[in-house]
Amino acid sequence: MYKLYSRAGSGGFVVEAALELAGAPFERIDVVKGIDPDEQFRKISPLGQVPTLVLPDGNSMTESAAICQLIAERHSHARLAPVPDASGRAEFLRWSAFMTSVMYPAVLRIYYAQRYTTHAEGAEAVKAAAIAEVDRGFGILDAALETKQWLAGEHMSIADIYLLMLAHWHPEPRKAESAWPNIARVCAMLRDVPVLKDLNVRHELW
Ligand SMILES: N[C@@H](CCC(=O)N[C@@H](CS)C(=O)NCC(=O)O)C(=O)O
Repeated sequence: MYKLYSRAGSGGFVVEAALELAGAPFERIDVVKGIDPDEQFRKISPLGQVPTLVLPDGNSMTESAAICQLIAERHSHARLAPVPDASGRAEFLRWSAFMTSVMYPAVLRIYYAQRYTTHAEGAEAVKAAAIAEVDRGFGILDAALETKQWLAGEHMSIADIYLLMLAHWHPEPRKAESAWPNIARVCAMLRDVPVLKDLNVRHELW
C-alpha cells in the first residue's frame, strides 16, 4: 500500500487524484504546516514539503509531477498519461515539466514571497513579479489548449488535473473565466468529475 504525506489545498491534491483514479489504495497522513507528523517525514522530505509518497516497497519520493508520472506508469490501466509511443506523450511530458518547473515555483513565490528576498521590504515586489510570471504561464497553457480538448492527446490526463490545481491556486481564482477561456473550459469539465469533486470537499480548491 502507498502512504502519502499531504495537506488540504496543497500539491497533494493532484497525487491523491492520481491514486484515486488508479484505484490504488493509500494511507494519507496529514502534515500540518511547520509540524513534522512523524520522525520518518523529515528524512524522506528534506525540505519538509508535501506531497511525499512512500511506495509499497518502502522507497519514497517527493516532487508532484514525478510522483504523478510514476503512478501513471505503474497503473497504466487508468490511462492517466499517454503511453510512451502515443502521439500525445511529448505534450504530456512537456506540459507536466512546464507546470512543475515554471508554474508551481512561481506560485510558491506568491505565497512564500518572503523566502525569495533578503530585503525586509522586498516581499511585495517578489509577489507582484510572481503573479505576472504565473499569468504569463497561464497564457501559454491557454494557447496550447486553443485547438484541443485536453493538454495531451485525446483523453484527459493527470496533466489536466495538475492544471486544474494550479488554476485554483491563482490569487484571483476566477481569473481563468475572463482571461484564459480554454483553461476555464478544462477546469469546468474537471470540477464535475466525481473523484475530483469528492477530493475537493477536503482540499477546498473551488
Ligand atoms: N517541487 C515540489 C514543491 C512542493 C511544495 O512546495 N509543497 C508545498 C505545499 S503546496 C509545501 O509543502 N510547502 C511547505 C514549505 O515549503 O515549507 C513538488 O512539486 O512537489
